[in-house]
Amino acid sequence: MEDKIINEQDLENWRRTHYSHQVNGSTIDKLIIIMGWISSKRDHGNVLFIQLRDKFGDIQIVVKKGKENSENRVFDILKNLKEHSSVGIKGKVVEQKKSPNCVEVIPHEIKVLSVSAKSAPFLTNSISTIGIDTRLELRALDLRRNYLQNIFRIRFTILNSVREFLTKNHFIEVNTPKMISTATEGGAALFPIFYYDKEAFLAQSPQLYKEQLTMAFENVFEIAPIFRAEPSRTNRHLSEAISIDIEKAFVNYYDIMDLLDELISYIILRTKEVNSIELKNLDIELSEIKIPFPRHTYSELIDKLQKSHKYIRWGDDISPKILKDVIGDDFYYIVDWPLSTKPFYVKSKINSDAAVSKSDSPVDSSESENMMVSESFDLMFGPLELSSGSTRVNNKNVLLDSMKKKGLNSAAFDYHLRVFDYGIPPHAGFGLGLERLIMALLKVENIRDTTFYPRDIDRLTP
Ligand code: AMO
Repeated sequence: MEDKIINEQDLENWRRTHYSHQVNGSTIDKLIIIMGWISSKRDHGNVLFIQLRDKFGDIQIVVKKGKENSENRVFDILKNLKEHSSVGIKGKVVEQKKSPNCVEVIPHEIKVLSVSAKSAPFLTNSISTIGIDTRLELRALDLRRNYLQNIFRIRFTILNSVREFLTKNHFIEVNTPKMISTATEGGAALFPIFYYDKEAFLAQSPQLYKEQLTMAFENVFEIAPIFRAEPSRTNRHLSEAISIDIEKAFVNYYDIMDLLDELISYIILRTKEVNSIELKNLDIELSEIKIPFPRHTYSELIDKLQKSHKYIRWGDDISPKILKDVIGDDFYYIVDWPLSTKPFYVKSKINSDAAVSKSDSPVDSSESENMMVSESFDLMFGPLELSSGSTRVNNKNVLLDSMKKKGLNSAAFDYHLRVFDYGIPPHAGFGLGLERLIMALLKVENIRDTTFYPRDIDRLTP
């Protein structure tokens, strides 16, 4: 059957009088204007049942083929409009015990604001079996789906609760440059850009700037994109992710882990308070968490892992896959990582026992250096790394030495090093991946579904 051409109209003086959640028993018999998009449609021949969705939910519209011309105009239009089309409906509220809000709307007039020209590959209530790439190609439409609506409403609560918590704890929100001249996170690759006639990079993290800002503000945080040229295709890496970064003066990594424990606990508490409906829709029960989260040293874990994985050596990174063998699916820390695995700004742990306990024979100086431990932690959820943090080097000579050992050209960091001549306080902090946290809390399989427009090695649009 050929599609009937339906003309789109301007909004003109039509304005919504009620959102869906305001249409209830108290509006019975009132003439109202509602606006939204058609989320579903049931066609019973001479009767149509339409769900009109707005940002608060659905309202049922029932339209019968009538005797009057105006009624038939509304009927004909709604009969031919496809799901996802946007309309305004002027109509009367009537009681309907069987509908979810116990009312429905009988339309008198319709304004077609935007016609969905094609049948969409998914509807708002699709539990998608459609591949993620097809969905991402039409992301704005995909984001209308109930599943993602629930996730992104909770995401908003998480961000609000981070700001609430850190504000209460006397942090100030800062913004640092995203176009920068030097790398900070050794392992992660950079995106080069042209900056006028110079080479520059997209920031891998706000690391050096947030450290510097402890000089002026003591406690700072930033919620902003970080850019990582990740060559791999995994379900937990993005090329552009949102990092919740904090930095605090006059503390060390133990204090920062205490703070992170409390932050996670507050996020969970607020999400349960604000998003009980979304959590129910997602079938997620956020159970009570016990803080402090367990803290396992890197060396302890390596000892445990070596029992089943003989090839693992002290100093190796720990792959998420094998971690599953020794740890359950919950929050915990891995602390005191080998200094060699951490970036140059991470402080070494003085009086560390690790170098001694890991070697029976006397060690030469280069070997003992390789065995050095750092004041660092990763917060994990099962095999997923959520956050890294550490106490930072705050002595210029130590920092210079550390750069040298990592093969970095200290001259390129002059803009940073010169600050260390003026009494930068001892400080520590963490970076917490927002998307990873959402994955952990809401059991989302693919990190791409925790961000609006994911960027990865294969995707630069939409
Ligand atoms: P790190 O490099 O471990 O530490 O990053 C911190 C956290 O950011 C998240 N993350 C990512 N999420 C998605 N995709 C990625 N490609 C990606 N890369 C990182 C992770 C990770 O734990 N400057 C330090 C933090 C600090 O010490 O303050 C840093 O950037 O959840």
